[in-house]
Amino acid sequence: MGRAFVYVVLGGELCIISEEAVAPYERPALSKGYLLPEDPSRLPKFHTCVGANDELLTTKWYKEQGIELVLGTRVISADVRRKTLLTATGETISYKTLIIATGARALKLEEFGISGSDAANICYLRNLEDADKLVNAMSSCSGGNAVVIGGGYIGMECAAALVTNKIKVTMVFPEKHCMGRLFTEKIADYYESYYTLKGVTFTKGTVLTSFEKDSTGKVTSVILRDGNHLPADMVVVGIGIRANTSLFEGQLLMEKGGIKVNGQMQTSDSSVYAVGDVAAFPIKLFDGDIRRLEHVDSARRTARHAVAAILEPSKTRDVDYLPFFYSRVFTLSWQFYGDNVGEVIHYGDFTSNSPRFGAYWVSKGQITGAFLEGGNRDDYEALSMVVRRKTKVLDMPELERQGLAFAIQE
Ligand code: NAD
Ligand code: ISD
Repeated sequence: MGRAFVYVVLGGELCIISEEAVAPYERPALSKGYLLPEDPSRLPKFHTCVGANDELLTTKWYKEQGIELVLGTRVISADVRRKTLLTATGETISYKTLIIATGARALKLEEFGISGSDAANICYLRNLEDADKLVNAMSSCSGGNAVVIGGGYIGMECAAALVTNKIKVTMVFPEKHCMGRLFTEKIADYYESYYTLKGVTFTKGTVLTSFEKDSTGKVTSVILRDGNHLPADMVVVGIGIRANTSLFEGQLLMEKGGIKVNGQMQTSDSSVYAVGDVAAFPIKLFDGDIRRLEHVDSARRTARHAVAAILEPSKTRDVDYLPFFYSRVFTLSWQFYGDNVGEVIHYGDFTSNSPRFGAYWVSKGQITGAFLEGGNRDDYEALSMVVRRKTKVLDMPELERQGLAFAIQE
C-alpha cells in the first residue's frame, strides 16, 4: 500500500491522508511489472487492490464512496493524547479513530557510513518516484553494467528485471547466499545458478565501501571492501527497510522495530490502530509471538482486520494470520508459509529449468514452515494447510521421500 494515514470518524466520515501524489497502489508491481521492457504495468492498472482481484480503487472510486482522499500531504507530527495530526501545510486534523499505515522507508547507504548515494544513476526502490528513476536509468543503460547492492527481495527482483532489459548485472551482498533471511543454502544455490545462466555475476560475502564518480557526479564504478572496482553505468540499492514509526515514538508502545498492536490491531492507545509493514502484531500460530511482517499479504489482511475491529469490535476475534511470502522472477515463482525455524528437509527437482522443488521446516516434531517453487494453486493451498495445522512429522526420511505429496494427502 502507498504511504498513508487513514483517519476514521465513526459517524461515517473517512479520510485518507498520504504524502504520495497518487491514490494508494499495490507496491509489489514496482519491482515486477513496472520494470518490464515490453508493455510495462503503469497506473491506474495497479491501484489497490488489484492484487487481491478486488475493484480498482482510483481517485474516482474514493469520490464515489464519499471517502476524502488527501494526497501530496505530509503529516509532520501527531498528538495521540489530543487526537490530532499536524500537516506540513500547517493544517491540524482531528480524529476519533486513527489507523496508522505509514509503511516503511528504504534504508540508505549513508546509514552504513557510505556517502554519495544520491547520484543520478543510483536507484533505491520503494515508491513510484523511485521506480520512475529506475526505469529512466535502465533506458539509458542498455548493454551496459549495473551493480545491485543487496541480495534480498529488491536485489533479486531488480537483478532479474535488469537482465530482462539487456543490462549486465553484478550482485553484491554480505551473506554467503541470496535471500539470507529465508532461503536455505540449497534453495539459494538453485536461484543463483539460474541467475548466473541469465548473465548475473554474484560477488558474495563482501560490501561496498565507496563509489567512483565522473565529473558530472555520475557513478562509474563501485569500490568493494577488498579494493576491487566493479564498473557501473547504474546502481540499484536494496539493503532493507525501516518502519516509519517516528511520528509516534514516545507516544505508543513499540516492538520489533514497529508499533506494537494487540490481536485487534489496536495500539497502546485504544483510538489508534496500526496495520501493514509498520505494525508488530501477535501471531497466534507462533504462540502469540509478536512479529512485524514486511509483506503485501499481511498489509492487506491486517488492514481488513483493523477495520472489522473498529466497526464491529464485539464480533471481531483476534487476528489469526499465517505468515506468507512470495516472489516472481523470470519465469520462476515461489511461495513460503509459516516460519523458517527448525530442521529443514528438501524435496523435488532442483535441476530443471521449469523446476518444482521445495522444503519443509520441522520443529518439535511439527511442520513450522513450507516453501515451494513452481507449484499450482492446489499445491500452495495444501502447503498452507499443513503449516496452519502444525502437522505432526513422525518420520523425517519419509517426509523427505514424500515431499509435496505429504501435504497434498493430508
Ligand atoms: P531485504 O531485507 O529483503 O534484503 C536486504 C539485503 O541487503 C540482504 O541481502 C542484506 O544482506 C543486504 N545488505 C544489507 N546491508 C548491506 C550492505 N551494506 N551492502 C550490501 N548488501 C547489504 O530488503 P530489500 O531487498 O531491500 O527489500 C525491502 C523490502 O521490500 C522487503 O522487506 C520486502 O518486504 C519488500 N519487497 C518484497 C517483495 C516480495 O515480497 N516479493 C519484493 C520487493 C520488495
Ligand atoms: O510483496 C510485497 C512487496 O513487493 C512489497 O514492497 O510486500 C511489500 C510491502 O512491504 C508490503 O506493503
